[in-house]
Amino acid sequence: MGASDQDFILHHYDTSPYSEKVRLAFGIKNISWYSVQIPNIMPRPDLMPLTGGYRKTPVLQIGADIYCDTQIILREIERRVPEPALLPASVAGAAPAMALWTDRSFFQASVALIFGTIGDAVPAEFKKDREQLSGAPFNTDAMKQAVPMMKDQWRAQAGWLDAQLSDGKPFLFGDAATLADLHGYMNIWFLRSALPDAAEAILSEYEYVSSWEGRLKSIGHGTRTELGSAEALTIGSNAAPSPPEIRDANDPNGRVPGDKVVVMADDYGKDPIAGTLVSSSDQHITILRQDKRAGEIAVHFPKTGFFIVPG
Ligand SMILES: N[C@@H](CCC(=O)N[C@@H](CS)C(=O)NCC(=O)O)C(=O)O
Repeated sequence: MGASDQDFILHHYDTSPYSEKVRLAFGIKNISWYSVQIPNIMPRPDLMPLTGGYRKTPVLQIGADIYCDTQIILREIERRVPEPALLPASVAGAAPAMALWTDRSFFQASVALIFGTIGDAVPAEFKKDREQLSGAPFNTDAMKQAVPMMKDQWRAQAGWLDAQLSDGKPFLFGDAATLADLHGYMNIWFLRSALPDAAEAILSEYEYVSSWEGRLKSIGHGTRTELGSAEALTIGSNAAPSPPEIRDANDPNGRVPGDKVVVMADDYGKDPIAGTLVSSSDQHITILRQDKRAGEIAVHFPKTGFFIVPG
């Protein structure tokens, strides 16, 4: 049986640390999902019709609903498969907020440490792609010089995870893994995969992190089946999105369903995605857009990390 418009389809690549959060969420919830492997650089011609131009990785597709950014991807997985809960009430605010630490300062320390170390071996096309992504030069020399500083920054942040685990509980907030563990794990997984020796040199100090890492790794990724990008696009174009119209009565900007808007990331990969607002809340915005290949698509974004302007 092939993939249907009810299945989780993750567009990702294996070395992507943000994607690892989602793969691990599938593992925790023991979900069967479809994997579309995308290149780690642009172009991605079968994916852009679905996202409307959003180019970061990963992207979650369910039929003609497209979820951009791991914040909203993980929230949607939790909504559709509530058990075991990634967001129990005890972490309902703290765990999502943690992403703004792990995905920004901790992640930037990982990136600088990794590319400062292996920068000379990075292919020119990758550097060019990441220059387009960030709008700044991919300056290997500057990154190399920053490595000692980044080791300090990275170690201090790994040390917070160790401190949080130091009373011996198996996961960051108790006996079960939550969204907080996914966020915390991402950078440990990233450094461990990209620079095993450097990771070991820092992490050997942190026994709680090391055993917690082993527990998370052993959970696995659920059941993964590969799918082609063209097939995923066909599933999207044959499906109809059905986001309920939700008006955010407290929107401080007075937006209402039907407004034309443009959504873009506020940090890097700021490509604008234009559409018609159909649903929003304090935490999310969903826009509808038409694409000549994908048909009508609903694209969902979180509020934090994105700017919304009139279209
Ligand atoms: N805030 C985004 C960040 C995603 C992100 O930066 N992903 C990296 C790869 S792990 C990326 O998009 N790199 C450029 C690319 O893949 O085009 C999220 O939570 O999903």
